[in-house]
Amino acid sequence: MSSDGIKTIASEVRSGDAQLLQRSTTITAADQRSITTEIEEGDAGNLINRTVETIEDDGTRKFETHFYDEYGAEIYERVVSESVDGSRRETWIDLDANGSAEHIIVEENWIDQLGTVWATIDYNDKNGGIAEQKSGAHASGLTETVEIDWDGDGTFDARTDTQTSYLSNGEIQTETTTAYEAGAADSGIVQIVSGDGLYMSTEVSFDDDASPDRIVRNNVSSGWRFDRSGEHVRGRRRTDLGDEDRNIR
Ligand SMILES: [Ca+2]
Ligand SMILES: [Ca+2]
Repeated sequence: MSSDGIKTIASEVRSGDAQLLQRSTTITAADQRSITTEIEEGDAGNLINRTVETIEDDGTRKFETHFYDEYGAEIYERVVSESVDGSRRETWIDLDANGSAEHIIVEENWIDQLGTVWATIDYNDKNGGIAEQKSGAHASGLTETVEIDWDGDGTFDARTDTQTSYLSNGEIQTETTTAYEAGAADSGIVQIVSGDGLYMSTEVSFDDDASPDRIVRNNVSSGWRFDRSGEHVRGRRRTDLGDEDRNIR
């Protein structure tokens, strides 16, 4: 540590013949609120990236990373800001290092009174387009919701609800319903897995008439069996496709 309180740590990676491959230098400010890490490569010590980590007055941690090409020109910049409680993170990405971001991603999470953990992610691209994803999973782990706004008009375009039930006979049932805001019919999947995991049934409905359009049942046998070609067959799958009904071994 130098007399002004600044701490510098340097480490080097060298090849078997002592050629310098990479040098890393970390400089910690006297007040501990700023850490700069520089990575240099090769004998010439070309700087390839520099990360500055700072802690702001409100506790926000900011990670600013600059990437450079072999001639020292900056080619990419990324800034990540995290709130002190971790409930908000913003990632700012400048793909061509011209000072304006091509992508901004904002992630927020919170817990509501019912114990559901919610998270939203906003994606903003260089064309001004935005997509938002909102998801919520209950603390019990039995219900989950994901909503997506593809075009960023503020209305969610698709919503998927998943409900998991533990049935009295030991089976686990997972019901997934996807609803679309405009046009396309709602679809649903009901999957049942036996307690021992050897039986699984999947019913898929491509429309919202509540009657399954495809049913797939898998029975997994406990032993190995072999068919005539010598390939092993481990289970039996039965697929019902409307009026088509076949066994696959
Ligand atoms: Ca840019
Ligand atoms: Ca929309």
